[in-house]
Amino acid sequence: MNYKLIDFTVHGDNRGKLVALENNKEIPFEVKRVYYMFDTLPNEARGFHAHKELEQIIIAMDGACRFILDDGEKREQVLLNRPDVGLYIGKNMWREMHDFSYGCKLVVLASEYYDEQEYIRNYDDFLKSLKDGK
Ligand code: T46
Repeated sequence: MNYKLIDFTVHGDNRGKLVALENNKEIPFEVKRVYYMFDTLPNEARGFHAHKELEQIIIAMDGACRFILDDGEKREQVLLNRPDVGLYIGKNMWREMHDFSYGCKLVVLASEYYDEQEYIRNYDDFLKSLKDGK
């Protein structure tokens, strides 16, 4: 499975906490794009796609959501609910996001600029792309 959870170093003192993320250090690629999600709803799922090349780190800055990750053979679930943990998702991974808590805020660091052509939004096409090796 081409994903992992990364524990970030927390710099904490009696003023609060701080996490620093740098390209090719805590983030295992060069960040080209940042986007975020807010005003999500518990009964509205998101995702349902894979990426051919994109790598991403997803951080729940506030609240929680449940990810389903699928490499075409296995399907696993990850609860993302800490601002000091990043979910790395590599290429060719189907992802779904479910059970957003009210007020959940996700920030995403991405290795590529936005390109809709790079999405695989149909699960059968995803399985076929894995089989065809593209
Ligand atoms: C992913 C998961 C975790 C843009 O115009 N630019 C962007 O950079 C992005 C990410 C989206 N959009 C537009 C495309 C759609 O019209 O924003 C709209 C919502 O995007 P989407 O339906 O793809 O959102 P999610 O939450 O299903 O998926 C997103 C990312 O697209 C995707 O790469 O891995 O979050």
